Amino acid sequence: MDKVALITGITGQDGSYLTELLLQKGYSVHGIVRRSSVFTTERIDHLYRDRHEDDVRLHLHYGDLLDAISLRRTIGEVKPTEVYNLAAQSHVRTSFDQPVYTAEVIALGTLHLLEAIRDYRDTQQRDVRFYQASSSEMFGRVKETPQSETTPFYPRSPYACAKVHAHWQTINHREAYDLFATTGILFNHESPRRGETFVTRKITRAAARIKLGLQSELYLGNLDAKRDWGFTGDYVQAMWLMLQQDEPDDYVIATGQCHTVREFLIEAFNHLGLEIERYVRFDPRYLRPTEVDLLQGDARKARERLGWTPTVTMPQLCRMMVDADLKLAEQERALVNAGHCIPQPCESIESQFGPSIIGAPPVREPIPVGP
Ligand code: NAP
Ligand code: G4F
Repeated sequence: MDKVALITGITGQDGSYLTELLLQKGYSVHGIVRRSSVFTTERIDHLYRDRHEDDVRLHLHYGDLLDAISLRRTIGEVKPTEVYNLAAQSHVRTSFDQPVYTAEVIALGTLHLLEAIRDYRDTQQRDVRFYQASSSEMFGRVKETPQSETTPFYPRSPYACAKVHAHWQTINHREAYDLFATTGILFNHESPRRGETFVTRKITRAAARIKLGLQSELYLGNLDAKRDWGFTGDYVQAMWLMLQQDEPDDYVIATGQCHTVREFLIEAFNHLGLEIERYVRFDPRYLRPTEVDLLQGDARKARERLGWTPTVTMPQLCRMMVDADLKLAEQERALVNAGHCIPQPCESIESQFGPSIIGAPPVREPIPVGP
């Protein structure tokens, strides 16, 4: 049978890497895209071909996780053999500003999709495999370290609460309706295509811009948080492998190594020979009302059952991202030198949003960088 994948969140970081992988494997790939006043397809533009050409295997459809009818219609038209649910309001800090919207998209949106797939399977008698993008944020205030598939959840943000709902709803559909519904509990994964307001990309983008004189300061929040950072290219392989198994299940995907935000910052700035004390400042607006202090995954089950292993360490990942952002900054520098205006980086624009959850104005204290 032809392999046909439907991806929600195709315009996001993970969606773009997964689309590349599935096209390489010969799939037809369909993606659901939200209508916006500007096009949001930048991360997949290099994969898109005009529909009038031969052998076009990437197709986009307008839709939204909040629009159950559009999901049902698209599934009926596309007839997917695999559905990857990657769409989400995925920013933890933003989920404190928009808790209801975050819950609607992640929790109810996933339920809309599961119900649409169940009805499609039952009425059309076609098998569909479903992947849910669960998150290590669900472990929150961790009960044990490292965290595995059996570690209890203690979510610490509206985002994580919504992800717990979607996670258990997926398992319930598996058990109640015998749906092939699998969850991947993925720890933080990054790449040069990471959204610019997540801490790794914020750091690498700023380091490159500072190096080329396009920016003079970087404001950050809690540098002591520890994360288990891997490379997105490795993690989408795991998603695909999960849907190729005989039975649906739940898998933790992680490197097993954890580092502080401070260590990532030092790695990035050292790579470009920049002094942290000179450029980096603390701003309490980036603190969260409840923080996740430590995430470190135990991916033994994925290694043993899927044969999956990560290939990129945190220092390698950090340097890959800095190098990519340096190329981007060089293009920006050339435009500035030629007298053009360039857009502000997303992070700078976002810092204007308010009111802050803490209510404190930005401060300009030098950041303590000692280990
Ligand atoms: P991302 O870059 O923020 O991408 C999110 C995607 O969801 C974008 O394509 C976005 O579309 C789409 N989306 C948002 N709201 C939607 C809605 N209402 N209807 C349809 N599409 C919507 O996130 P990511 O890093 O690729 O992560 C992919 C998934 O994995 C997310 O569910 C995230 O929560 C989860 N996850 C990520 C990590 C990680 O470290 N990256 C770890 C664990 C779990 P626009 O382009 O229009 O915004
Ligand atoms: O990069 P972050 O925003 O990622 P976070 O909150 O860990 O969430 C990401 O990973 C989850 C998997 O565990 C995904 F489910 C989720 O969708 C997302 O992809 O923040 C990482 C750490 C936090 O402890 C934060 O407090 O960095 C700290 N941090 C310090 N200064 C900052 C900043 N985070 C951001 N975004 N911006 C800062 O200025």
